[in-house]
Amino acid sequence: MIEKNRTEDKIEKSKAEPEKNASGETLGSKAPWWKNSVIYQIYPRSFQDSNKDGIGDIQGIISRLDYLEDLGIDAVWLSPVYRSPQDDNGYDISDYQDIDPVFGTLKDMEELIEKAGERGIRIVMDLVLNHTSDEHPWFCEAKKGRENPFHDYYVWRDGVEGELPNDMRACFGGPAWQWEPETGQYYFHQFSVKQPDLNWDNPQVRREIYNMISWWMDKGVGGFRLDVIDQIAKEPDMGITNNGPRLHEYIRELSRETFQKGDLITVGEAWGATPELARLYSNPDGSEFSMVFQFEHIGLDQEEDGEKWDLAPLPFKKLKSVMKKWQTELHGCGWNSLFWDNHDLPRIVSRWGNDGEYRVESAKMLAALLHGMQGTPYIYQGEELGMTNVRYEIEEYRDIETLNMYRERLEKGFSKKEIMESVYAKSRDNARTPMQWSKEDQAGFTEGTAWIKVNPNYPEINAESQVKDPRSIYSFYKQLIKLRKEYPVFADGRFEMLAEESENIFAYARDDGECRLLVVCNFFEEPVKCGLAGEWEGMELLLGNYPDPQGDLMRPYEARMYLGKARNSSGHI
Ligand code: TEU
Ligand code: CA
Repeated sequence: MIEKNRTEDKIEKSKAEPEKNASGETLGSKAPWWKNSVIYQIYPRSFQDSNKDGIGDIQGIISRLDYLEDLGIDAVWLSPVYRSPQDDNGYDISDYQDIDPVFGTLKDMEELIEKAGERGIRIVMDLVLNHTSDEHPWFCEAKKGRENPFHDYYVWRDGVEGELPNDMRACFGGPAWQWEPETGQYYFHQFSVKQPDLNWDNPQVRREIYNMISWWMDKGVGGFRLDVIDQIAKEPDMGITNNGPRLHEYIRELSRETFQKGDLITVGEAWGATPELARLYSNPDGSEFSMVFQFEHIGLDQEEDGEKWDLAPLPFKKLKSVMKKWQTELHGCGWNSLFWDNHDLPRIVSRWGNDGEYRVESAKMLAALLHGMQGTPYIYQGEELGMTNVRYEIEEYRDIETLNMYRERLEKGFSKKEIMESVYAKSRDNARTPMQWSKEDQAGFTEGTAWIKVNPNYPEINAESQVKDPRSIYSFYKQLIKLRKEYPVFADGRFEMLAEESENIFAYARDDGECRLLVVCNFFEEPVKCGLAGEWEGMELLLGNYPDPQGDLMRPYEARMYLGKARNSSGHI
């Protein structure tokens, strides 16, 4: 394909040359490309509609490439656009090698890869390899009978004395086993009943998957995000879901057979990751992935041993220690991703910031706090605008997880009010309301009726007004992205926590032996003296969310970033 080469040309030029050390390992901030990159996540359903059906689509994304280029991001992670019955908004795939008609066609996808490439933006696809849709032809065959050649593509068990094989539960509620009358067996599903788990122990399944991935690589995609990858090696007979005994064997084979043949970014979603496991996933030798999504910070504001719906206040000092741990324990021997938001999580400004009076200040503070760290930052659509959570009537929610939980908890005797508080705080639909482009009807997302209600605050919070405002949250993100490209210390610097005992201040330094970056944030509304003036003496203020810094006093959600010379070059790197 001629177009593809053109795409690669453009990307080739935008890439820094890798630097190698004596033993041939890539080194420092010049390599590999994804260590200096910022990635933008698009949830296609909710990004931009182009044909008035109320559902975002690929042509809609193409029409917004100028916006993404202006923001300065390097790659887009696209949530699934494959053919799918949309039981879980595309995370239930019925054909990996086709595009769902609601999003467009394969041609549209090729056009997106090409046009994004012309702007130096790579397209990272979402690979859902743990399960397929129950409407995937493999499953349609598999359920025909035990002798069917596709039967063993999935995980089947006989009942035990007429009962379920065991008491494992699915993530979206209910048992993890579903009776299939045609085979007289149960199939295993870790998510919805329409998402049967694939059997990775079957080499034929793995081979099919590698062929499919290679096919996408030939189309010029820039990488892959691997959905719930730590759950592929499940052992249902032992009650094991994630981190099964053969997990890393499978991942290494997958990587060898596919990713390692290209120059890709790969990121594995691993809810069960510890720093130790993350060092395997993101081993600098390239044997697994580029990096992981780990969620330790994300699970903090829920009751211990509870579910995500069991709300608890954020333990601030715990957040600090978790961040510090990940910053420290992967330095030089692994690579992390940096994120507050994604399509499964509530909006960070509503969650740990303040979506009322200090929405702008707190959104910027949270951005500065994260983007000063080591790792590859991910921005979830609308985060750069400070989009907020919603409080809808239950009928207005669309997410299968939210709706199943609502029903389940009502049955268990929770009050409606209690359940709705959990929904307001944690429902995945908080992140899935349409992108707020302008103050036009439906926020400029669609000329039809949006598949899920638009957040009513769009006249106040929208891209159109922020793009042209140098003091907007959008412009602040844009500066952060630019700084990461300008100063290698963002990618390379060693992390050092400051004011560790403070109950209000989150402060740290990064030092790469040449430069020192200092990030000081007041995480709360109450003004506080930070006691760090000595730290920034002689440094230059790079960025802040108040126009007029007042010495040691940190106002509500104030954030500052300073840059100076390395303190003690001998002690670093
Ligand atoms: O999410 C993984 C996952 O474990 C989620 O179920 C998560 O626990 C939940 O969303 C938190 O509320 C991935 C995808 O990101 C998600 O959108 C899919 O629904 C899920 O896998 C199944 O493919
Ligand atoms: Ca559409």
